[in-house]
Amino acid sequence: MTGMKDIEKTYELAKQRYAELGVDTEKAMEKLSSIAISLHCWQGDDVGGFDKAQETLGGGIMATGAYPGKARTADELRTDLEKTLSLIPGKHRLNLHAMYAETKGKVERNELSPEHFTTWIDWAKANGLGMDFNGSFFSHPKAESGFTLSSADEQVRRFWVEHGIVCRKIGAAMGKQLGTPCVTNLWIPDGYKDVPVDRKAPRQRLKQSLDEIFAQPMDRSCLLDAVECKLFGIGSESYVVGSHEFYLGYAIENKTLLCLDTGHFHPTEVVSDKISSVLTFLDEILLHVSRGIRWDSDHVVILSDELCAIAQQIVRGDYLQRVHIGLDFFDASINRIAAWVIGTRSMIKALLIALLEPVQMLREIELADNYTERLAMLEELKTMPFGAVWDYYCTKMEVPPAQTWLDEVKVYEKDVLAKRR
Ligand code: RNT
Ligand code: ZN
Repeated sequence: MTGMKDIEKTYELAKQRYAELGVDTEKAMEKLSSIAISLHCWQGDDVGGFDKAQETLGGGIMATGAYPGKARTADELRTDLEKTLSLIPGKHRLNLHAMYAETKGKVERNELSPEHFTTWIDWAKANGLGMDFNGSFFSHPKAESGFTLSSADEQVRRFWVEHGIVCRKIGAAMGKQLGTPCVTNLWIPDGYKDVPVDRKAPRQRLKQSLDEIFAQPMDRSCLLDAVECKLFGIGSESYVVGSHEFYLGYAIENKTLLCLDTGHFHPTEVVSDKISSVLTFLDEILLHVSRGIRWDSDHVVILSDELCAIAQQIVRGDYLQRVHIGLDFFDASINRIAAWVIGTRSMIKALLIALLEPVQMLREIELADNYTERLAMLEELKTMPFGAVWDYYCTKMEVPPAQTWLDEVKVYEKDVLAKRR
C-alpha cells in the first residue's frame, strides 16, 4: 500500500491519533524539513579519497567488504551522491574530506587551497547543498608513525599543522561561497598500541599544534571549527592523544565546537547522555552519527534505541540550532548508495519520531513525580503510527516512500554501478 491515495488515507488517521495527544503532525513535518543532515562523502568510496597519497586506508579505521561498484573518480562520487540525495527527503549538506581534492598533478596536503575544491563547491551550489569539511590526517606517508599533530618529529608536526591551517582556509572559502558556515572538523589518529610511558608530552604537543592551527580568527558566518575526540582505534588501543577530556577542555577554552562520534566511546557510554552536558558549556557541537558494534566499526546507522535517544535529546533540549548533525559510517559490504540512504533516512526518521513527541505533557508528568505514567506513556509512544507520517512526508517531499526507494537503487546498480570494473 504505497500508492498516494493509501498513504494519504493512512496519514489522516495517524494525524488524528497524534492530535489526541496534542501533537501537530503538520508542524512536526515542517520543522523536520528545515533540518539538514551532513552526508559524508567517504561512504561512497570506502574512505579512499582521490589524492592517493597512500593506497591503503590508515589511521586505525577500517572499511571491510568488497561490494562492486564503488566510485573511482570525483565525478562518479558526485553522480552517486545525486542519486542518493534524490532518495532522501529534505535539503541537506555535503561533508567532504581534504583527500577528495581535485588537483592537476600532485599537490601536497599542506599546499591545498580552495581552488582544488572548485568543482565540489560549484556542484554543491548547483544542488543547493551547504558544505562541511575535514582535514585528512591519515592515509598518508607522514602519518605512518601513528602520530601527526602530536608528533615529536618537528618536521612531521609542522607538516600537519600546515595542513590544518590550509583546511580552515578551504572551509572558510566553502562557507563564504555557499552562504552557510562550513563546519570544519579535525580528527587525528595519534596514539599508541601499547601502554605508553609518557601520556603528557604528546598532549602538550597537540595543544601547541591546535593553538597554531586556530591562531587566525575566522568569520564564524563562514567557518566553524570542530575537534573530534576518541577513546581508542585499531593500533591505538592503549592511548589516544585526543581523548574526550582533552578536546572537551580545548573546545571550552577556545570556543570551538566539540565533535562527538557515537562510535568513539566505551561501548556502554552513550552520546545521547552527553549532549545536554556538553551544551551546558559549549555553544554548539557537531555529531558524527555512526554505529559501533563491539568497537568503532562504523556500521550503517539504523533506527536504534540510541539513535532515537539522540534525536530526542536534540529536540527535547531545543538544540536544533546548536547541534550540527553529520554522519560517519562506511560499509563496503553492501550497495554504497543504499548504505547512505538507509543511514540518512534512519537519522531523519529518528528526528521525526522525536518531533512527534508530546514533550510538554511528558515533562509535566515527570515534574509531578508520576513515574508510573511516565514509563507507561514512553512505552505507548513507541507504537504510535509514525510510519504513516513518514511515508506521507516522503511523498510530500517528492521522494520514494517506504521501501520503494530500493527499486531505484537496484536500477542504478544495474545501469551504472555494475559497469564500473
Ligand atoms: C575516525 C573518525 C573520523 C573518520 C572520518 C573519515 O575514527 O571518526 O571522523 O571516520 O573523518
Ligand atoms: Zn568520526
